[in-house]
Amino acid sequence: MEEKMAAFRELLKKSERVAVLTGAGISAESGVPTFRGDDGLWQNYRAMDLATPQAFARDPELVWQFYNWRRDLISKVTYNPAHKALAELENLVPNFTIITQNVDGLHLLAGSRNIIEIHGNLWKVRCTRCHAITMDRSPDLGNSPKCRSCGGPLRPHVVWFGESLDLDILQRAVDVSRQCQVMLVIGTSGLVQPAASLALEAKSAGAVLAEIDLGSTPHSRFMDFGFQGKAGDIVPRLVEGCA
Ligand code: BV8
Ligand code: ZN
Repeated sequence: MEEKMAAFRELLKKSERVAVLTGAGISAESGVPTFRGDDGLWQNYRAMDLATPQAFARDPELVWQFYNWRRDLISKVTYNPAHKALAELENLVPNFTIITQNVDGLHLLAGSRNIIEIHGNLWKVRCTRCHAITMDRSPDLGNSPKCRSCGGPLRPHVVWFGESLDLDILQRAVDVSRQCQVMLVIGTSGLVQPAASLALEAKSAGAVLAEIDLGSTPHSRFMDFGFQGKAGDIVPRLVEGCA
């Protein structure tokens, strides 16, 4: 692994444009449950059933219970060495962008600046009537929070399954993926679309891809570099040699 790491570091050092695609796996060591792991949100909390517009229309209070539970959990955790290393790498690379599927806000907390949150942010709420978007870091918003300006029902400002992503945000992520020379793909099972296709966009545009994951994923066969292990261990080792 060390030889591969040294080769990848040399490539990173020479690169002007680097993109990173992150998924739940980068926050796992912070204590945030992933979606498909043993403690996964999909297995144990039916996230697939709750994170949908239909569920919210049917039972908004239940959906808010799910999101308040996640807000409370994430309000008690912080970024880990993998998030921190990416914030450091951003200072070493002229053109650096993180495209994250995560809604936990931990990249921002770790000091990263150029972040595209393609699935939204758990700390933002959106009014379903006047569409105002506000940041609110209180862990528990109650089961039917209302908009301060128009009294309309609030929803989490995240992209649910079956909902289209914000097309401007998605276009930015596609452009970054097509223009980067190197893409690190960290802690994502590569199952959710259209996020998963960003790695292939980068690959088809000629980028060198490196995957960091506990195991192999459906993306592994496209990767030029594969580093198996914990993100909190591998990412800092890749970055510290770049300074
Ligand atoms: C869309 C925000 C179309 C919400 C999320 C059938 C029915 C309905 C929809 C579909 C369907 N088939 C396909 C679809 C499309 C669907 C989709 O892709 N479904 C999948 C499940 C098949 N996609 C959508 O619905 C998207 N929208 O397609 O719209 C459209 C177009 C026009 C008009 C209308 C509609 C929207 C998808 C966004 C959903 N929102 N999040 C919330 O969080 O509450 S997705 C959510 O799940 C995450 O954001 C993330 O994207 C995804 C989970 O994936 P990962 O991040 O990869 O996490 P996972 O647990 O799977 O993997 C973790 C990885 O980390 C593993 O590989 C593991 O090994 C590794 N790991 C673990 N620990 C570590 C580690 N690695 C390193 N170190 C560690 N320590
Ligand atoms: Zn409103």
